[in-house]
Amino acid sequence: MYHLRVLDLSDPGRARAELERVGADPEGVARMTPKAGFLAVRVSGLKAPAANILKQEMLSLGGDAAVARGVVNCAVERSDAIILGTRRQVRRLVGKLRPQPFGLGRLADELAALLRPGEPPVLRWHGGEVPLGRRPLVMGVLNVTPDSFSDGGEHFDPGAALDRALEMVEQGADLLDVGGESSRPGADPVPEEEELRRILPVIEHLAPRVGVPVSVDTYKAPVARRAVEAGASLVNDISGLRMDPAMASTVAQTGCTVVVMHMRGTPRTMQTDTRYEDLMGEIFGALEASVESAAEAGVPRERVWIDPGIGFGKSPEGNLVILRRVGELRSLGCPILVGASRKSFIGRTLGIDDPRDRLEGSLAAAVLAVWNGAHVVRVHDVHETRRAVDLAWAVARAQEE
Ligand code: HH2
Repeated sequence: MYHLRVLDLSDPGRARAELERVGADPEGVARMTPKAGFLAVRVSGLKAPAANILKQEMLSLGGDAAVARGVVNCAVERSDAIILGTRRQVRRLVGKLRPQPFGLGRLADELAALLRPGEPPVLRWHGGEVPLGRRPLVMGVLNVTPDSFSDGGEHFDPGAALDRALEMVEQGADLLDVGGESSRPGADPVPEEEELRRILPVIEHLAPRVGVPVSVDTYKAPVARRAVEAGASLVNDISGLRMDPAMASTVAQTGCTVVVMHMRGTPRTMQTDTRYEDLMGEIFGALEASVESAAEAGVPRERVWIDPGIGFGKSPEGNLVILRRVGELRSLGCPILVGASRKSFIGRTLGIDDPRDRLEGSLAAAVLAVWNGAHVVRVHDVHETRRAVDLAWAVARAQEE
């Protein structure tokens, strides 16, 4: 018996440890570690000759690249591709592509950037710095609305809102998200004046007292500006800077951090069509466009967080797929926020109508989001989520003694 066992060495640290365990030469460990991690990198819109060269180069390196069938005889003008190879092969591909024509030099630069580990992200706010990636961050939801789907009407009064905010901080919330307009499917928009009337007294009251950054959940630029003036440190825009053309420049001017979320259409229309040709591809493309419009307005990438928008124009099955594949969004290089708490896909999957009865499903979703790469989870049940995601994090980072 040779006791065959398939190892999971996708993490370079774990690969190194296992190679050392077989007693490999230290030189060999360094050489083999990048061979242990397999990558599948999707590339969009290559010119046909470029796709041809890419495939040939990957084959010569011992890997491969999937391209459209018409590429070989240039029957198509452009093709997407999936590069298939070890981390080491893809790294060597970069050198091979750099001097080539047809836009491959630029592809080499983008691949090199993808392979380079980025700086660990940090949230800077007037109270200091909050590092992301050292442990999962928990964002507590504070809805100052009469009609939110799971906690509407509970925190309308600034005093009650402060009590709940302090309770969530006590329970381990790293951030608080204050919203004055429900975005549940079919919800009607709230006029700007009414939204301000709901949230401003609460933010003014909370921000100096809670000791954690406060975010404002709004897609309206004037509301965002007033909220930041009142003490908010983040703007959480469910429309990904799409619904108010002034939002990107407002964020740039205020110097705050922005969460750009993916949503199809508006809360009124988003559930009318939840079919996608390529769900993760569409979310990735839309978030990339949001990050670019932030950059064009002068918001640096380290101040942009991305969010796939669970429940916003997605089918119940689609939301499950997002939870499993959320790590693909890491290629955008921004912190990832996921908000699955108490949402209807949990009710549909588990057969539970009352949103307040969806705790276990919400915890499972938060754990999966963190396990698959989310930096921040937006939740109603802070106490329970803090414990659940901290355990998931401990498992993800556990090392043998
Ligand atoms: N979900 C809701 C609201 N805002 N923001 C981000 N970034 N991500 C989310 O998933 C998200 C969000 C909906 O949840 P909730 O605030 O509890 O309900 P309502 O919109 O009915 O107030």
